[in-house]
Amino acid sequence: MQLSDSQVNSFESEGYIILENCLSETEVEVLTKELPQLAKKDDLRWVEEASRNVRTLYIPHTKSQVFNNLMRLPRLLKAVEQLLNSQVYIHQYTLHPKVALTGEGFEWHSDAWYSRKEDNIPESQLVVVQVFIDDATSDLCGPIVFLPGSHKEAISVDPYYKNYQRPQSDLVPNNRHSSEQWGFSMSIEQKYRLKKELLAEFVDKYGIVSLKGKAGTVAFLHANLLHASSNNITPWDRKTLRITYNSVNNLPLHPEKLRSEPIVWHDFTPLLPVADDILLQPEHSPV
Ligand SMILES: O=C(O)CCC(=O)C(=O)O
Repeated sequence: MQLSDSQVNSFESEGYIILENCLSETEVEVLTKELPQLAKKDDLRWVEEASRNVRTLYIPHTKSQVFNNLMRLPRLLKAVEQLLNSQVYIHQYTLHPKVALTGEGFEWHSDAWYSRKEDNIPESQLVVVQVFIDDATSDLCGPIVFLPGSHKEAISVDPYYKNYQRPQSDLVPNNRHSSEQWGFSMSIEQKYRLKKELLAEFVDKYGIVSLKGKAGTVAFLHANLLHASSNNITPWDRKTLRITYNSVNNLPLHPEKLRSEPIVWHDFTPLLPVADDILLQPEHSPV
């Protein structure tokens, strides 16, 4: 799929694009039917402490050909390649079920803090593609909220980050997590935190957008966009997939120091597209 100039410009200035009905109802059904395939694997999930429900399921593309095909769907892949002006590979791929009544929120952060500081990926221009498997139309279901335009803020302390401007104290390391702890950067308490005063400044400057939409909506988010989400207090699950693509021209400087799999994926092979109607084809061979 070719994005229009105005969509590309909007991504550059605001840090996001939302495409309603990007996946058809039938395609969403195909994804939904495939979910039990992912739930079989105990080792690829992060469980919420209170409810014991799944918070994050990792690397669905290794468990299911359907989810593998999804990340190569031209509607997603070609659009990301256009935004990044290069071939891309998968950096992260997760499912967030945000279960009805219990699903817990995420503190304010930008994904690029982690790709820069933890994975030594030099530039922040990764693209996160968020695929809605359920409707997320209520403010009470814990939709992602973000500050449009905040992707241009250089908050990072990463010495490789060429636009570095702000002092280290902008990000507060959360000492309760050791870097060895599995899943630390996906846990409810983020390893890095924005100071309340700075967040207030950014909210005043950019305002808050709530990322809501029907199942089948797809959003393209700049990895440096400040975002968060609250708990889901509705009686409906809010399942979304997050597929993070990185440019093959922006590889980690020290691949051996990447966060471990399955938190991030270590295969930098450029993705090849599949047929755009592949989710509707009857047979999906196993991965
Ligand atoms: O799914 C959510 O509610 C938030 C996910 C998120 O912020 C993240 O994975 O970085």
